[in-house]
Amino acid sequence: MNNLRQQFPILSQKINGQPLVYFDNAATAQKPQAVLDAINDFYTKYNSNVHRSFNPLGEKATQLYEEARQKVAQFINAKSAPEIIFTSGTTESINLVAQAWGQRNLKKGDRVVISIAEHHSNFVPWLQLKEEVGIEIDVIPLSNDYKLDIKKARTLLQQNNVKLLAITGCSNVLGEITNLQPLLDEARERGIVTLVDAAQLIAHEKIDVQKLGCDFLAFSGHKLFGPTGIGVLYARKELLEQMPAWQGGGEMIQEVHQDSFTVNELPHRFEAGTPNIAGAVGLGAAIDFVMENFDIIKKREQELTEYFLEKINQLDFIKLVGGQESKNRAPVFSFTIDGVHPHDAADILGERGIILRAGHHCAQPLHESLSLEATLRASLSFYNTTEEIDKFFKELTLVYKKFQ
Ligand code: 7TS
Repeated sequence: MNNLRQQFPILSQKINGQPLVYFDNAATAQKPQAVLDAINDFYTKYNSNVHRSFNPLGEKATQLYEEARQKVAQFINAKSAPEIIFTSGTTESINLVAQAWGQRNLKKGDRVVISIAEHHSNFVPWLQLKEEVGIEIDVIPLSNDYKLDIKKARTLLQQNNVKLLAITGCSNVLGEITNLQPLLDEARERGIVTLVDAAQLIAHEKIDVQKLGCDFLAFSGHKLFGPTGIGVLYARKELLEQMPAWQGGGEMIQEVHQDSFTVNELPHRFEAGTPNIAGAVGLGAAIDFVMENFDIIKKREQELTEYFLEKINQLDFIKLVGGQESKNRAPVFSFTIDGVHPHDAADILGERGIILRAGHHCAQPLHESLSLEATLRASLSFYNTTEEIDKFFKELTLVYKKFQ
């Protein structure tokens, strides 16, 4: 484990003379040396554009870019690489579905089912379609244990005119991992198209899109120890083939004439312009890292989750917003502190080298439903340690005392 942590150079730095305690992994995870090297190597040795430059550099860049696509396909067990579209991240992936698939397939009165635990990026694109097209949005609520209310979800899916279930695989606030399979099965039986927001899930669970049977799945490279600015939209080929091209420009076309154009084959039809080639290469290296170390990552996260829950429950001035079970949970913990605003706590702890996020974490509807304005969030990764958790709770207790 120490060996793995040492592969993340940023983690050994100090902030204001204090060792960095990075507890903001749900916002973005840190990058191992292998990812930094892959990006550096690409720009140092192979930088060239892809799918257009028929020279040794261009061919090498194209090969590396397409190998990264193959790695993603293998990682999530897609049937074929053309089902993988590179985007700038989860947000762009979901917007692509809303605009290319939604604009064509949804009409006034059609229903989209989402959950209250969605990040804004799986809320707003549907609210935009509500404004533009007149779709209806149904929101699956939480039950008392902070899990999605499956009974209510079933009832919502059984209504007429439900065309899409768009749901998170793991809440970035509650840390709850959604029991996706029954929901996806129910949707499929009813001919409802499904989209999984795997932005958080991807770093914590093995995903098999064929087993899940989802139609779309979105994630970002940067939460999976890869670079920012690169993400993925997985889409079943049958759906992609029926979708109109989204953004227009170079690379997405086969031919362009003064008054017409024809579109390129999959997946290039959905990748207009020069893509984030170095980002894709870096994501490929991140996937190699995760595949090699998945068992250790999973085991460490489980241990840290149990330890964190045990510690947080010993402090009666903190209220955890999320379930107490350590199973089916990512090490993402949001909470409130009696008498202390989350932003004040995050500021003070940040000065001491402990990096957290405070606010609504781009999940304002969830906070509103729980009558909360803001929470403080500690989101851990496998490279964090129990010593860091101890230090965090010690410092947090000092902050609490200061405000009493
Ligand atoms: N969906 C979920 C569940 C997320 O947690 C995030 C980002 C997104 C979508 C959007 O991902 P992006 O890479 O396109 O921005 N979540 C967070 C967070 O919790 N703190 O900062 C970003």
